Amino acid sequence: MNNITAEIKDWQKKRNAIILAHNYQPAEIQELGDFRGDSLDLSRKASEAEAEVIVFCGVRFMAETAKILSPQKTVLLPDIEAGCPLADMVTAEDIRNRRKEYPEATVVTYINSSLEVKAESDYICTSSNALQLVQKIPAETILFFPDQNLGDFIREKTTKKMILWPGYCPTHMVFLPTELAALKKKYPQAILMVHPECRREIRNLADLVLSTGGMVKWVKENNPGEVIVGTEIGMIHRLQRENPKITYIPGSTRASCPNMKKITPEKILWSLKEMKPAITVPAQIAGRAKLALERMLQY
Ligand code: CIZ
Repeated sequence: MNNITAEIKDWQKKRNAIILAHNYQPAEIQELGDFRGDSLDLSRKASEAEAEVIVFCGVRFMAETAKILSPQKTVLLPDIEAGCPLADMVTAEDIRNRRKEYPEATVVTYINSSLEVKAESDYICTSSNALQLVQKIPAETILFFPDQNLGDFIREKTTKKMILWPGYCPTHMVFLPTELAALKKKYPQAILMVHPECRREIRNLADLVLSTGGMVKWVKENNPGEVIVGTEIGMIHRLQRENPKITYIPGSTRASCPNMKKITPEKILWSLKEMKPAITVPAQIAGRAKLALERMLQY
């Protein structure tokens, strides 16, 4: 154990803290984590844990989700500047305006969104449950925010009317059909799995379109020889850690989220020592956002 890891462990004990690392975190941060997972998995872990302090290694909307589900705990985000450009592409006012245009519609919002946006929504979804949720809820017209690619992925599979917001994840936009076709040629036996935040032309090339949790599960159950991974590059460490015998090929080495990479061991240590930056959520907005999350959990 190197010095900084030992110091972090010491402070973790002093603070009665757990460290949660998102699947897109760099390898060294995933290794410091007590748990790894997607944003909802981690928020659930946070609320089940007995720890008083949660160090969330991810981006702001994820730490906010953990705080809404665990209001009595201190949730630290080691770099408060770790945001999400996709989440920033829609505001609460945008949702209110869209509702006026489509008063009959139900608002379904991807978990990659701000607290204010969640509070304006009827349901929250994740990439792993978005399709099932849209199919099950009693609504024929859906206003879907903010990711147009995840929305389009659902639209391809449902008869419901999907009205999409033009948001996107810049990291998932870097995949190119030519590069993926070349990789498929080079590794003809490999399974190409991509995230639903990828564009339709990328999804059309894929063998499987899966959330990060779905990728971990599929690889574990199917044990393929080689996998081309079409999502954020940190995911390869998560997959390797769970199933080291498989060969993982990045769909693009450029698919690196600069916000996820803002978290460093030094910042985690500082955060634990100083007990900041702590996430705070205004009670009224948090209550409404929690309702939208709970409606999802019911399904
Ligand atoms: O929900 C998450 O953590 C994200 C951003 C994607 C996924 O598929 O897990």
